[in-house]
Amino acid sequence: MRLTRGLLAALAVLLFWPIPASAQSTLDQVRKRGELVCGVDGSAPGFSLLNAVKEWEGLDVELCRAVAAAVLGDAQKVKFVTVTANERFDRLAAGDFDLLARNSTVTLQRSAGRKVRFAVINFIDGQAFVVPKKLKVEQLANLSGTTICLQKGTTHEFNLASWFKARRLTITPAAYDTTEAMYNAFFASRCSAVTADATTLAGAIIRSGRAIEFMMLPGVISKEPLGPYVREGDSQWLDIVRWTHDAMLEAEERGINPKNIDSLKRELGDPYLRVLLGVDPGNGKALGLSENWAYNVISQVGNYGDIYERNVGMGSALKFERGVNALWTKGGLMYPLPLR
Ligand SMILES: N[C@@H](CCC(=O)N[C@@H](CS)C(=O)NCC(=O)O)C(=O)O
Repeated sequence: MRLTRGLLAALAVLLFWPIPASAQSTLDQVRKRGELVCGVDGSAPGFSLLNAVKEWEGLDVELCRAVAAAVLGDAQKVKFVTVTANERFDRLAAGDFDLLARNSTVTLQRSAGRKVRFAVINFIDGQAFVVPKKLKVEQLANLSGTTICLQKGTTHEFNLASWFKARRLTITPAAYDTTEAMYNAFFASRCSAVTADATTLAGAIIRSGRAIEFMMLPGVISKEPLGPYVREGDSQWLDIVRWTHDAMLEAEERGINPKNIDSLKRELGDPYLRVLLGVDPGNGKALGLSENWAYNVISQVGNYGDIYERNVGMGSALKFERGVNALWTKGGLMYPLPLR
């Protein structure tokens, strides 16, 4: 009898216990809010930057817009929140944003056993070094014995120590909390070199307006596969982010872009494309989205090739070749998984 009463009391508590926001799926929260909240760097040219006309631009920004198009049917419904390298994973885990798209390298220990998971790789980078030309340093090994500026909480601290130690060379790292502080120190000659991901490093030097004084040393010392992270335990949300990126890659592979998508959709015979663009149902239902999700992504944001070119490629100030970021059909590593 006592046991039954205890059970009833427990049941009552469970029934009337308010459901905390975190117990809701990320998809439900985003839908309820009518807006996607994305955690970004905010000062990374090519990835996430508030430009001169106060518009967000960059590869990571466009990934956020694509997810908003997939989930809410509107690529504009995104709020961007800036976050430092050091705090990014904890703030994602704490629910400060739905998605972290902050030029974040995927490593085993950032994902396995942590409260966050990477969803997909959207850019492959590597750690590079920039030096003042007047120092006449020509290769990485010549940096031995110098001080090198970097940002706290990045993969660069470990890579730097590892590369120089493996060659029995010594360097002194000078680690800064923010990107701005790191570049200020470098421009004030408080270190001989600055190190970061090659793409954002090139972008920052160009933006400084002093590119003529500096040079990037040849070679990179690490693999920096960058990608968005989501909270652990919400596989539906992880799937949405992953397949949104893959839909943009698939669009590139199939030559689909915002200009031709409507005429293509009107006369679709190919069963694969019918499923991809939601003429035939299946993908949307599996993800918990409308069947139009990939159509909305491609028509409102575009395909990966276009996004690459305007943010980091030939249509941008950075002018990075596609290299390993080319599609697998063109000798690169970008390989969309079957969207069906
Ligand atoms: N991919 C690296 C580095 C990410 C990062 O925070 N990079 C900073 C600088 S080291 C950045 O890109 N800031 C913008 C810039 O360099 O302009 C990681 O995930 O740890």
